[in-house]
Parts: sequence; C-alpha cells; structure tokens
Amino acid sequence: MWSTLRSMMPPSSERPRTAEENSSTTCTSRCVPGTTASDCPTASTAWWPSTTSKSPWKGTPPISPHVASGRHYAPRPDDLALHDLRQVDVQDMQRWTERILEAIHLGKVIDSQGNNVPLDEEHGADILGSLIESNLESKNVQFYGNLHNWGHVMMAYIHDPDGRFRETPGVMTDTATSLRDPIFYRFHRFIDNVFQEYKKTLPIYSKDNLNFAGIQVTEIKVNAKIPNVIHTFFREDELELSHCLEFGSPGSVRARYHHLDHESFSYIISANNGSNEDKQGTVRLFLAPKFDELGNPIPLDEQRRLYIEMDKFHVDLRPGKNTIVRSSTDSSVTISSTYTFKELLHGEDLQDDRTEFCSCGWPQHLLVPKGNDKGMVFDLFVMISDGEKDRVPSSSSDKKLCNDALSYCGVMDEKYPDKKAMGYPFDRTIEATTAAEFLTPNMLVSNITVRFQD
Ligand SMILES: [Cu+2]
Repeated sequence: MWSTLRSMMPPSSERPRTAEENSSTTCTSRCVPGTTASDCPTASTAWWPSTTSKSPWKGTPPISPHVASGRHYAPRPDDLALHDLRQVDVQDMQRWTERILEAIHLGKVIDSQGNNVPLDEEHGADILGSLIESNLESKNVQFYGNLHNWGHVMMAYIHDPDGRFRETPGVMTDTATSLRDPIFYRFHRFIDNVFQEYKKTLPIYSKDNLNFAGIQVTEIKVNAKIPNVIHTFFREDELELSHCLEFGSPGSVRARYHHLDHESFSYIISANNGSNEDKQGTVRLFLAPKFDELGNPIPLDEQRRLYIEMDKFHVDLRPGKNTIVRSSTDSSVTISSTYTFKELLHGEDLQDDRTEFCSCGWPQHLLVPKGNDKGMVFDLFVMISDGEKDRVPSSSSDKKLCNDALSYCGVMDEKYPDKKAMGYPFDRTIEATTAAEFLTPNMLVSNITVRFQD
C-alpha cells in the first residue's frame, strides 16, 4: 500500500479550491509515548467534512529531513482544514466513504462489471480492505476510489494543497513518519470505524465460537521484577542511520534520541487440558486499560476496541496441568531486527525466506504502553483457542513463517496463517456486559499495572 501512497505525490500547481471544515475527534493505543487509549475519545464514520461546524485541528512542528528531498518535512500549522488537491477533491473522499458505507449496509459491493459481490463473513473484511486501500484486488476502483492513501496525501499537503509553493509534504506522507502527527491516529480511528460498521453486520461470537472444549485457563501472571507490574521508562538510545540512508563511508553514522522502553518480562499461563489426549492451542494475549480517565470501569464493548494485541503463538497442551512461559521479547507483534544498507549490500546474515513479510511490526521497545507514574491498571486478557480449527492449510509447505512479526505480516503469497479474524475475539460487538458473562473457560482476564518511572 505504501508504494501506492508514495507514487501519488506531490501535486503540482493548480487553482485553489474551497474546502470544508473538518469535525473530528481522535486516537488510541500503543501509538505515541504518553498517549493511552483511554486518553482518547472516538471518531465516527462521519469524520470527513460533512458539517460546517468548525473544529480546528492542532498542528505539528517540523521534524527530521524528508528522505526524498533532503528538506524538512513541512509542519502542519494549527487550524488548517482539508482542501482539494489537484488529483482528488475533498468531496471525492466523502463520496467514496458514503459508497463504502452503503455497500456495508447493503451487504454487497458492486464490481467494475456491475455485478454484486456479497460481503460475506469469510471474505467481507478482505474485500473491504482492498476497496479502502485501493489495491490491485479492489473490486471497483472507479466507484469506491482510494480512501486510505488519498487521506494520507491530503493531510500531508494540507499546507500547500495545490502545490503552488512547492512545499515538501508533511510527515503523513511516509510510513516511517506518519505516526509523528497526532492526526494519524484520528484518521486511522476513522478507517477502523468503517470496518467496525461492517463487523456490526456480522453475528456476535457464540459461546461455541469462543470456547475450546476441555481446555481451561486457570491463571495468568506477569513475571517481572515486581510480579504483575511492568515498568516503563524513557531511554537514551542511538539510532544507526545506515539502516535507512547511504552515507558512502564505511563507518556507522548514529543519531542519539530518547524513546519509550520497558523492562523485559514474561507471561506465565497455567492451563488445564481436561481431555486425555494432546491438544494444539493458539494463545492470544491482549492488553487494555481497565478504567477511563475519570476512574470508571470501561464497559466491555467499548473496552474491546482499546485492546491491543500483545502476542499470538501456538502451544501443545498435554493432558492435565500445563505451564506456558512466554517471553515479551518473543512477541509476534514486534520485529526484532532490521538490516543496514551494508548488510544488505553484502548479503550478510540473510536467509532466503526473509522477505518484506518479515519486516513489519512494532519495535520491541514500544510493545508496552507508557502507563503512568502512579501505576495504570490494565486488563491482561488470555485466550487459548483450538489450534486445529485455527490452522490454515498451506499450499506450499516449504514456506517458512516469519514469527518475528507474524501478527501483521502474514505469509507471502499464502493465506493469513490464522483462520480467525484479526483482532479475534474482540473484532465483533460484545453484548455481554460483564467479563464473567463473556468469558468461556479457555479465557481469563487479570489485572496488571504499568508504572512509568522517569
Ligand atoms: Cu494509514
């Protein structure tokens, strides 16, 4: 998707056009140090300018040089609203959003030949993903447009929409930098809301969809210096710039910076296999704030949208008691290493099965949200689902998975290696109002604390 994004910019000079004001609200999660999901209100699917109410956006300061030009990424001044670009209007964005929402509510999209394609339970999310991303699989680019990528571009050029000043774009232009602009989280909440609109059309998960007969999770603990308390802190680090820039010299070039980090820890999960045979399970770990900013417990159906995935892995469960120990450094949502130009040039330590599908995921140091200095209480959720039912048959068995960042990357040219939807079991509406009502024996929730120490 990101190569598409890059190829769509920059717009050159053309007449200025009108823009409408934007009303918006906000973000979530692991995102920016200091931001927690509970800090953030929600944005609706009506996020594109649809009213005349003025709700100005806060801007961002300039940061680091833009890779393509060597000039600084442009800042985004306060109070700017979206304007039409040369190639796409704000109204196009509204129209595409309306068409996508209409397709969701009708349960079908119209392909480029005019045929109906149902948004069924198995393929609906993929079809919508292709429409919104507007990749090669999109059923109808002409009609449903290119919502996600143009959203990035429109925000990146909010300060010079018609290109008359030949300004460099803002950080929203680039995968490596978009997260530096708080508007990224508002925008992606909007995109997520569109998918949630689709998920609302699906039946809620029944107990049968959730349970793993015979398997009971009896305990989950976090093993850190203080049990069930994870400490976070800012750390001074050095970034090896030859990961992304070629300086033409053999030595390394480093930049010093601060980033959030956390002590390493492990999860200890106790599970009972009540059957008399070995079973394969998929362990799913999630984390969400327990209380809102006023200290009230967050209702489960709201909290489910704040759960972030911490890890996902397979286990073999022997009959009787099992103790599963998993290190935070093995997480499937983080990436452990990237290559420098030099390593790539000399093919050092490269394996044939390492592709771009091995290179997505959070940096390990951003696995844990910052929490706060008093100690922020989180719900740590664990589920062991039936590994047999989760397995997707591989068409070419010699293809290795990159466990490194499996949760996001998937496997190249293969089906996503987990039959369950991304975010399962929190991707669909939860009607249960209490954890006790929602949980099946193969799940458990436990309180942990994340304490930030400066
Ligand atoms: Cu995006």
